[in-house]
Amino acid sequence: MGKYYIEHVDAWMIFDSRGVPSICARVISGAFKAKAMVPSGASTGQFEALELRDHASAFKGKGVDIALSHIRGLIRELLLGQPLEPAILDQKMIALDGTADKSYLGANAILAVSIALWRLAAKCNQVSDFDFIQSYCAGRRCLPVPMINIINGGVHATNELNIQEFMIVPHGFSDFKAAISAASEVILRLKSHLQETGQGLLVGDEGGYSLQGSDPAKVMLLLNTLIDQAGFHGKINLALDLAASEYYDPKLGYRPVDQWLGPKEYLDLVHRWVKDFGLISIEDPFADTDEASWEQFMALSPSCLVVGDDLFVTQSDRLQKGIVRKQASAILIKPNQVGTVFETLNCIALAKEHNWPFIISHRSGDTEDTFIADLAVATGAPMIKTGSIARSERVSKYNRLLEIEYEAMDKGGIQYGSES
Ligand code: 2PG
Ligand code: MG
Repeated sequence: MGKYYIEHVDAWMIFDSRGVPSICARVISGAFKAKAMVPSGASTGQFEALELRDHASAFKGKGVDIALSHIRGLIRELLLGQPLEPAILDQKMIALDGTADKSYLGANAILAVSIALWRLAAKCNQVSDFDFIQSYCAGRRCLPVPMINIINGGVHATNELNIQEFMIVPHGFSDFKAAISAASEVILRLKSHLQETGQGLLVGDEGGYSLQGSDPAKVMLLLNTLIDQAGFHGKINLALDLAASEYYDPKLGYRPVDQWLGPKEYLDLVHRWVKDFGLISIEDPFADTDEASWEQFMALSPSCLVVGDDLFVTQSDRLQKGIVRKQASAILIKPNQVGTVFETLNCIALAKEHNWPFIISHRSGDTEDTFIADLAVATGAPMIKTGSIARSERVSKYNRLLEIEYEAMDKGGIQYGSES
Protein backbone atom coordinates (compact mmCIF):
# COMPACT_ATOMS: atom_id res chain seq x y z
CA MET A 1 0.00 0.00 0.00
CA GLY A 2 1.06 3.56 -0.50
CA LYS A 3 1.63 5.70 2.55
CA TYR A 4 -1.33 7.19 4.31
CA TYR A 5 -1.11 10.20 6.61
CA ILE A 6 -3.29 11.36 9.47
CA GLU A 7 -5.31 14.31 8.24
CA HIS A 8 -7.89 14.72 10.95
CA VAL A 9 -8.35 13.80 14.63
CA ASP A 10 -11.38 14.63 16.74
CA ALA A 11 -13.56 13.25 19.52
CA TRP A 12 -16.89 13.77 21.21
CA MET A 13 -18.81 12.65 24.27
CA ILE A 14 -20.99 9.55 24.13
CA PHE A 15 -22.72 7.49 26.83
CA ASP A 16 -21.80 4.00 27.95
CA SER A 17 -24.31 1.29 28.88
CA ARG A 18 -24.66 2.67 32.41
CA GLY A 19 -25.49 6.14 31.11
CA VAL A 20 -22.06 7.45 32.11
CA PRO A 21 -20.12 9.70 29.71
CA SER A 22 -17.47 8.08 27.57
CA ILE A 23 -15.44 8.99 24.49
CA CYS A 24 -15.77 8.41 20.77
CA ALA A 25 -12.66 9.33 18.77
CA ARG A 26 -12.42 9.65 14.98
CA VAL A 27 -9.41 9.75 12.69
CA ILE A 28 -9.36 10.41 8.97
CA SER A 29 -6.91 9.79 6.12
CA GLY A 30 -7.99 10.74 2.62
CA ALA A 31 -11.32 9.09 1.92
CA PHE A 32 -10.98 6.74 4.90
CA LYS A 33 -12.53 7.39 8.31
CA ALA A 34 -12.52 5.28 11.46
CA LYS A 35 -13.92 5.79 14.94
CA ALA A 36 -13.77 3.99 18.26
CA MET A 37 -15.69 4.11 21.55
CA VAL A 38 -14.14 3.15 24.88
CA PRO A 39 -15.70 1.19 27.78
CA SER A 40 -15.40 1.66 31.54
CA GLY A 41 -15.16 -0.72 34.51
CA ALA A 42 -16.87 -0.77 37.91
CA SER A 43 -14.79 -3.36 39.75
CA THR A 44 -11.69 -1.53 38.62
CA GLY A 45 -8.28 -2.85 39.64
CA GLN A 46 -6.18 -0.36 41.58
CA PHE A 47 -3.22 -0.89 39.22
CA GLU A 48 -5.15 -0.05 36.04
CA ALA A 49 -4.20 2.86 33.79
CA LEU A 50 -6.13 5.96 34.81
CA GLU A 51 -9.46 6.83 33.26
CA LEU A 52 -9.48 10.63 33.23
CA ARG A 53 -12.67 12.16 34.61
CA ASP A 54 -13.50 15.85 35.14
CA HIS A 55 -14.43 15.53 38.83
CA ALA A 56 -16.70 18.55 38.35
CA SER A 57 -20.36 18.79 39.36
CA ALA A 58 -21.82 17.38 36.10
CA PHE A 59 -22.41 13.64 35.79
CA LYS A 60 -21.40 13.12 39.43
CA GLY A 61 -17.84 14.01 38.51
CA LYS A 62 -17.70 11.55 35.60
CA GLY A 63 -17.61 14.04 32.73
CA VAL A 64 -14.91 13.56 30.09
CA ASP A 65 -14.40 17.15 28.89
CA ILE A 66 -10.75 17.25 30.00
CA ALA A 67 -9.98 13.94 28.26
CA LEU A 68 -11.73 15.21 25.11
CA SER A 69 -9.72 18.42 25.20
CA HIS A 70 -6.51 16.33 25.24
CA ILE A 71 -7.60 14.52 22.07
CA ARG A 72 -8.60 17.73 20.34
CA GLY A 73 -5.42 19.48 21.51
CA LEU A 74 -2.18 17.65 22.36
CA ILE A 75 -2.97 14.31 20.71
CA ARG A 76 -4.24 15.94 17.54
CA GLU A 77 -1.14 18.11 17.35
CA LEU A 78 1.06 15.03 17.79
CA LEU A 79 -0.68 12.96 15.12
CA LEU A 80 -1.57 15.36 12.32
CA GLY A 81 0.59 14.77 9.25
CA GLN A 82 2.15 11.58 10.68
CA PRO A 83 2.33 8.40 8.56
CA LEU A 84 -0.40 5.94 9.55
CA GLU A 85 1.65 3.36 11.44
CA PRO A 86 -0.56 2.53 14.44
CA ALA A 87 2.07 0.71 16.53
CA ILE A 88 4.44 3.67 16.16
CA LEU A 89 1.72 6.22 16.82
CA ASP A 90 0.68 4.35 19.98
CA GLN A 91 4.26 4.62 21.21
CA LYS A 92 4.30 8.32 20.42
CA MET A 93 1.13 8.81 22.49
CA ILE A 94 2.67 6.83 25.36
CA ALA A 95 5.74 9.09 25.23
CA LEU A 96 3.63 12.24 25.03
CA ASP A 97 1.70 11.14 28.10
CA GLY A 98 4.92 10.40 29.93
CA THR A 99 3.35 8.88 33.08
CA ALA A 100 3.32 5.26 34.23
CA ASP A 101 -0.48 5.17 34.50
CA LYS A 102 -1.47 7.45 31.57
CA SER A 103 -2.79 9.98 34.07
CA TYR A 104 -1.63 13.01 32.10
CA LEU A 105 -3.68 12.49 28.93
CA GLY A 106 -6.01 9.80 30.34
CA ALA A 107 -6.09 6.14 29.25
CA ASN A 108 -9.65 6.68 27.99
CA ALA A 109 -8.49 9.46 25.65
CA ILE A 110 -5.43 7.54 24.42
CA LEU A 111 -7.24 4.22 23.89
CA ALA A 112 -10.10 5.78 21.90
CA VAL A 113 -7.57 7.26 19.47
CA SER A 114 -5.44 4.12 19.46
CA ILE A 115 -8.31 1.82 18.44
CA ALA A 116 -9.47 4.34 15.83
CA LEU A 117 -5.93 4.40 14.35
CA TRP A 118 -5.71 0.59 14.08
CA ARG A 119 -9.11 0.56 12.42
CA LEU A 120 -8.16 3.32 10.05
CA ALA A 121 -5.06 1.36 9.01
CA ALA A 122 -7.26 -1.68 8.37
CA LYS A 123 -9.58 0.43 6.22
CA CYS A 124 -6.73 1.98 4.24
CA ASN A 125 -5.41 -1.55 3.59
CA GLN A 126 -8.94 -2.60 2.67
CA VAL A 127 -8.96 -5.51 5.07
CA SER A 128 -11.05 -6.27 8.17
CA ASP A 129 -9.89 -5.13 11.61
CA PHE A 130 -8.97 -8.70 12.57
CA ASP A 131 -6.99 -9.24 9.37
CA PHE A 132 -4.98 -6.11 9.98
CA ILE A 133 -4.32 -6.80 13.68
CA GLN A 134 -3.34 -10.37 12.90
CA SER A 135 -0.47 -9.13 10.77
CA TYR A 136 1.10 -7.92 14.07
CA CYS A 137 0.58 -11.23 15.92
CA ALA A 138 2.21 -14.63 15.86
CA GLY A 139 -0.01 -17.68 15.54
CA ARG A 140 -3.32 -18.62 14.01
CA ARG A 141 -6.64 -16.88 14.24
CA CYS A 142 -9.64 -18.60 15.81
CA LEU A 143 -13.12 -17.91 17.07
CA PRO A 144 -12.96 -17.67 20.86
CA VAL A 145 -15.04 -19.77 23.23
CA PRO A 146 -17.48 -17.35 24.88
CA MET A 147 -17.69 -17.10 28.67
CA ILE A 148 -21.29 -15.99 29.05
CA ASN A 149 -22.16 -14.23 32.27
CA ILE A 150 -25.72 -15.25 33.00
CA ILE A 151 -26.03 -14.34 36.70
CA ASN A 152 -24.75 -10.95 37.82
CA GLY A 153 -23.80 -10.02 41.37
CA GLY A 154 -21.22 -7.93 43.23
CA VAL A 155 -20.97 -4.34 42.06
CA HIS A 156 -22.74 -5.21 38.78
CA ALA A 157 -26.15 -5.84 40.35
CA THR A 158 -28.25 -4.64 43.27
CA ASN A 159 -28.82 -8.11 44.74
CA GLU A 160 -27.22 -9.81 47.74
CA LEU A 161 -24.78 -11.97 45.78
CA ASN A 162 -21.20 -10.95 46.52
CA ILE A 163 -19.78 -13.05 43.69
CA GLN A 164 -19.70 -10.86 40.58
CA GLU A 165 -20.10 -13.25 37.62
CA PHE A 166 -21.50 -16.74 37.10
CA MET A 167 -20.62 -17.76 33.56
CA ILE A 168 -21.49 -20.67 31.30
CA VAL A 169 -18.76 -21.76 28.90
CA PRO A 170 -19.86 -23.80 25.84
CA HIS A 171 -16.50 -25.36 25.02
CA GLY A 172 -17.66 -28.75 23.69
CA PHE A 173 -18.90 -27.67 20.25
CA SER A 174 -17.40 -27.64 16.81
CA ASP A 175 -18.34 -24.09 15.84
CA PHE A 176 -19.19 -20.75 17.41
CA LYS A 177 -22.81 -20.66 16.26
CA ALA A 178 -23.56 -24.08 17.72
CA ALA A 179 -21.82 -23.10 20.97
CA ILE A 180 -23.66 -19.84 21.48
CA SER A 181 -26.96 -21.42 20.45
CA ALA A 182 -26.51 -24.07 23.15
CA ALA A 183 -25.73 -21.35 25.70
CA SER A 184 -28.89 -19.57 24.64
CA GLU A 185 -30.91 -22.73 25.37
CA VAL A 186 -29.58 -22.70 28.93
CA ILE A 187 -30.44 -19.02 29.32
CA LEU A 188 -34.01 -19.67 28.11
CA ARG A 189 -34.35 -22.47 30.67
CA LEU A 190 -33.05 -20.14 33.37
CA LYS A 191 -35.57 -17.50 32.30
CA SER A 192 -38.44 -20.00 32.56
CA HIS A 193 -37.21 -21.15 35.96
CA LEU A 194 -37.13 -17.56 37.24
CA GLN A 195 -40.61 -16.90 35.91
CA GLU A 196 -41.99 -20.11 37.40
CA THR A 197 -40.45 -19.39 40.82
CA GLY A 198 -41.65 -15.77 40.83
CA GLN A 199 -38.13 -14.33 40.90
CA GLY A 200 -38.56 -11.65 38.24
CA LEU A 201 -36.32 -11.00 35.28
CA LEU A 202 -34.16 -8.09 36.40
CA VAL A 203 -30.74 -8.04 34.77
CA GLY A 204 -27.47 -6.55 35.98
CA ASP A 205 -24.86 -4.45 34.16
CA GLU A 206 -23.70 -7.31 31.91
CA GLY A 207 -27.13 -8.63 31.01
CA GLY A 208 -27.10 -11.60 33.38
CA TYR A 209 -30.08 -12.09 35.69
CA SER A 210 -29.90 -10.43 39.07
CA LEU A 211 -30.99 -13.27 41.35
CA GLN A 212 -32.43 -13.05 44.84
CA GLY A 213 -30.54 -14.86 47.61
CA SER A 214 -26.90 -14.69 48.57
CA ASP A 215 -25.65 -18.28 48.43
CA PRO A 216 -23.26 -18.83 45.47
CA ALA A 217 -23.39 -22.63 45.91
CA LYS A 218 -27.17 -22.62 45.30
CA VAL A 219 -26.69 -20.59 42.13
CA MET A 220 -24.03 -22.97 40.81
CA LEU A 221 -26.19 -25.98 41.64
CA LEU A 222 -29.12 -24.44 39.77
CA LEU A 223 -27.01 -23.63 36.70
CA ASN A 224 -25.46 -27.09 36.55
CA THR A 225 -28.94 -28.62 36.82
CA LEU A 226 -30.19 -26.49 33.93
CA ILE A 227 -27.13 -27.40 31.82
CA ASP A 228 -27.77 -31.11 32.48
CA GLN A 229 -31.48 -30.79 31.72
CA ALA A 230 -30.66 -29.12 28.42
CA GLY A 231 -28.47 -32.13 27.57
CA PHE A 232 -25.14 -30.28 27.62
CA HIS A 233 -23.37 -32.07 30.48
CA GLY A 234 -19.62 -32.00 29.76
CA LYS A 235 -20.09 -29.60 26.85
CA ILE A 236 -20.93 -26.52 28.88
CA ASN A 237 -19.18 -25.87 32.18
CA LEU A 238 -19.33 -23.12 34.75
CA ALA A 239 -16.79 -20.38 35.37
CA LEU A 240 -16.74 -17.63 38.00
CA ASP A 241 -15.36 -14.14 38.27
CA LEU A 242 -15.17 -13.57 42.00
CA ALA A 243 -13.74 -10.03 41.72
CA ALA A 244 -12.54 -10.70 45.25
CA SER A 245 -10.87 -7.31 45.73
CA GLU A 246 -14.42 -6.00 46.13
CA TYR A 247 -15.07 -8.07 49.28
CA TYR A 248 -11.61 -8.21 50.82
CA ASP A 249 -10.43 -6.44 53.92
CA PRO A 250 -6.81 -7.00 55.00
CA LYS A 251 -7.92 -7.18 58.65
CA LEU A 252 -11.20 -9.11 58.32
CA GLY A 253 -10.47 -11.40 55.35
CA TYR A 254 -13.02 -12.23 52.61
CA ARG A 255 -16.80 -11.96 52.51
CA PRO A 256 -17.97 -14.12 49.56
CA VAL A 257 -21.14 -15.07 51.42
CA ASP A 258 -22.85 -13.13 54.21
CA GLN A 259 -20.05 -13.67 56.72
CA TRP A 260 -16.34 -12.85 56.88
CA LEU A 261 -13.94 -15.75 56.34
CA GLY A 262 -10.23 -15.81 57.18
CA PRO A 263 -7.89 -16.25 54.18
CA LYS A 264 -7.32 -19.99 54.78
CA GLU A 265 -11.01 -20.77 55.33
CA TYR A 266 -11.87 -18.77 52.23
CA LEU A 267 -9.21 -20.48 50.12
CA ASP A 268 -10.60 -23.90 51.16
CA LEU A 269 -14.11 -22.79 50.20
CA VAL A 270 -12.98 -21.65 46.73
CA HIS A 271 -11.10 -24.89 46.22
CA ARG A 272 -14.21 -26.87 47.19
CA TRP A 273 -16.35 -24.90 44.74
CA VAL A 274 -13.94 -25.72 41.91
CA LYS A 275 -14.30 -29.44 42.62
CA ASP A 276 -17.98 -29.60 43.60
CA PHE A 277 -19.26 -27.61 40.64
CA GLY A 278 -16.75 -28.65 37.95
CA LEU A 279 -15.59 -25.06 37.38
CA ILE A 280 -13.31 -24.70 34.39
CA SER A 281 -12.13 -21.22 35.17
CA ILE A 282 -12.01 -18.97 38.19
CA GLU A 283 -11.11 -15.29 37.86
CA ASP A 284 -9.78 -13.01 40.59
CA PRO A 285 -10.37 -15.51 43.43
CA PHE A 286 -8.21 -13.29 45.66
CA ALA A 287 -7.60 -9.58 46.06
CA ASP A 288 -4.97 -7.93 43.86
CA THR A 289 -2.89 -7.11 46.95
CA ASP A 290 -3.16 -10.57 48.56
CA GLU A 291 -0.46 -12.20 46.44
CA ALA A 292 0.30 -14.84 49.08
CA SER A 293 -3.18 -16.37 48.69
CA TRP A 294 -2.84 -16.53 44.88
CA GLU A 295 0.45 -18.39 45.26
CA GLN A 296 -0.93 -20.77 47.93
CA PHE A 297 -3.94 -21.55 45.77
CA MET A 298 -1.79 -22.32 42.72
CA ALA A 299 0.37 -24.60 44.87
CA LEU A 300 -2.74 -26.79 45.29
CA SER A 301 -2.69 -27.38 41.49
CA PRO A 302 -6.35 -26.50 41.01
CA SER A 303 -8.04 -28.35 38.15
CA CYS A 304 -9.32 -25.13 36.54
CA LEU A 305 -7.81 -22.04 34.96
CA VAL A 306 -6.92 -19.40 37.54
CA VAL A 307 -7.33 -16.06 35.79
CA GLY A 308 -5.71 -12.80 36.84
CA ASP A 309 -7.74 -9.69 36.00
CA ASP A 310 -7.23 -7.06 38.72
CA LEU A 311 -3.98 -8.87 39.56
CA PHE A 312 -2.34 -8.29 36.15
CA VAL A 313 -4.43 -5.43 34.65
CA THR A 314 -3.20 -6.28 31.12
CA GLN A 315 0.27 -5.01 31.98
CA SER A 316 3.30 -6.97 30.82
CA ASP A 317 5.44 -6.25 33.89
CA ARG A 318 2.75 -7.49 36.26
CA LEU A 319 2.14 -10.55 34.07
CA GLN A 320 5.87 -11.29 33.96
CA LYS A 321 5.99 -11.28 37.75
CA GLY A 322 2.91 -13.51 37.90
CA ILE A 323 4.50 -16.02 35.53
CA VAL A 324 7.74 -16.15 37.52
CA ARG A 325 5.93 -16.48 40.85
CA LYS A 326 3.22 -18.84 39.54
CA GLN A 327 0.44 -16.62 40.81
CA ALA A 328 -2.17 -17.75 38.26
CA SER A 329 -2.42 -19.76 35.05
CA ALA A 330 -4.25 -17.39 32.68
CA ILE A 331 -4.77 -13.67 32.11
CA LEU A 332 -7.77 -11.50 31.36
CA ILE A 333 -7.09 -8.90 28.66
CA LYS A 334 -8.86 -5.53 28.77
CA PRO A 335 -7.36 -2.89 26.47
CA ASN A 336 -8.48 -0.03 28.69
CA GLN A 337 -6.53 -1.37 31.67
CA VAL A 338 -3.34 -0.45 29.86
CA GLY A 339 -4.47 2.21 27.37
CA THR A 340 -3.19 1.31 23.88
CA VAL A 341 -3.67 -1.51 21.37
CA PHE A 342 0.13 -1.75 21.03
CA GLU A 343 0.62 -2.54 24.74
CA THR A 344 -2.37 -4.88 24.72
CA LEU A 345 -0.80 -6.89 21.88
CA ASN A 346 2.53 -6.98 23.71
CA CYS A 347 0.90 -8.36 26.83
CA ILE A 348 -0.89 -11.01 24.74
CA ALA A 349 2.42 -11.91 23.05
CA LEU A 350 4.00 -12.45 26.48
CA ALA A 351 1.12 -14.69 27.56
CA LYS A 352 1.45 -16.69 24.32
CA GLU A 353 5.20 -17.06 24.76
CA HIS A 354 4.55 -18.79 28.08
CA ASN A 355 1.56 -20.79 26.83
CA TRP A 356 -0.76 -18.95 29.15
CA PRO A 357 -4.36 -18.86 27.95
CA PHE A 358 -5.65 -15.30 27.62
CA ILE A 359 -9.26 -14.14 27.67
CA ILE A 360 -10.28 -10.99 25.83
CA SER A 361 -12.80 -9.04 27.90
CA HIS A 362 -15.37 -6.25 27.77
CA ARG A 363 -16.00 -3.87 30.69
CA SER A 364 -19.18 -3.69 32.74
CA GLY A 365 -19.85 -0.22 31.32
CA ASP A 366 -19.56 -0.85 27.58
CA THR A 367 -20.76 0.43 24.23
CA GLU A 368 -21.83 -0.97 20.88
CA ASP A 369 -18.18 -0.91 19.75
CA THR A 370 -17.14 -4.43 18.72
CA PHE A 371 -13.36 -4.03 18.60
CA ILE A 372 -12.73 -6.77 21.18
CA ALA A 373 -14.42 -9.36 18.93
CA ASP A 374 -11.92 -8.62 16.14
CA LEU A 375 -9.08 -8.49 18.66
CA ALA A 376 -9.99 -11.96 19.95
CA VAL A 377 -10.11 -13.47 16.45
CA ALA A 378 -6.87 -11.78 15.34
CA THR A 379 -4.88 -12.91 18.35
CA GLY A 380 -6.28 -16.45 18.37
CA ALA A 381 -7.72 -15.91 21.86
CA PRO A 382 -8.94 -19.17 23.40
CA MET A 383 -11.83 -17.30 25.08
CA ILE A 384 -13.80 -14.06 25.17
CA LYS A 385 -15.84 -12.67 28.03
CA THR A 386 -18.55 -10.25 26.98
CA GLY A 387 -21.60 -10.67 29.18
CA SER A 388 -24.89 -12.44 28.64
CA ILE A 389 -26.76 -12.74 25.37
CA ALA A 390 -28.76 -9.69 26.38
CA ARG A 391 -28.35 -5.89 26.13
CA SER A 392 -27.14 -4.61 22.77
CA GLU A 393 -23.69 -3.59 23.98
CA ARG A 394 -23.05 -7.28 24.91
CA VAL A 395 -24.88 -8.91 22.00
CA SER A 396 -23.05 -6.69 19.48
CA LYS A 397 -19.79 -8.55 20.19
CA TYR A 398 -21.44 -11.97 19.78
CA ASN A 399 -23.10 -10.78 16.59
CA ARG A 400 -19.76 -9.63 15.21
CA LEU A 401 -18.27 -13.08 15.93
CA LEU A 402 -21.22 -14.72 14.19
CA GLU A 403 -20.63 -12.44 11.21
CA ILE A 404 -16.92 -13.31 11.09
CA GLU A 405 -17.74 -17.03 11.26
CA TYR A 406 -20.38 -16.71 8.54
CA GLU A 407 -18.16 -14.72 6.22
CA ALA A 408 -15.29 -17.19 6.65
CA MET A 409 -17.47 -20.10 5.55
CA ASP A 410 -16.70 -19.77 1.86
CA LYS A 411 -12.99 -19.18 2.59
CA GLY A 412 -12.40 -22.48 4.38
CA GLY A 413 -13.88 -21.43 7.77
CA ILE A 414 -12.25 -20.45 11.06
CA GLN A 415 -11.49 -22.89 13.81
CA TYR A 416 -13.63 -22.62 16.96
CA GLY A 417 -11.46 -22.42 20.09
CA SER A 418 -7.68 -22.24 20.05
CA GLU A 419 -5.46 -25.28 19.58
CA SER A 420 -3.83 -24.93 22.98
C1 2PG B 1 -14.39 -7.85 35.30
C2 2PG B 1 -15.13 -6.81 34.50
C3 2PG B 1 -15.83 -7.29 33.26
P1 2PG B 1 -15.53 -4.42 35.35
O1 2PG B 1 -14.22 -7.71 36.52
O2 2PG B 1 -13.87 -8.80 34.73
O3 2PG B 1 -16.69 -8.35 33.47
O4 2PG B 1 -15.92 -5.99 35.28
O5 2PG B 1 -15.52 -3.91 33.98
O6 2PG B 1 -16.57 -3.81 36.23
O7 2PG B 1 -14.16 -4.36 35.98
MG1 MG C 1 -12.84 -9.56 36.50
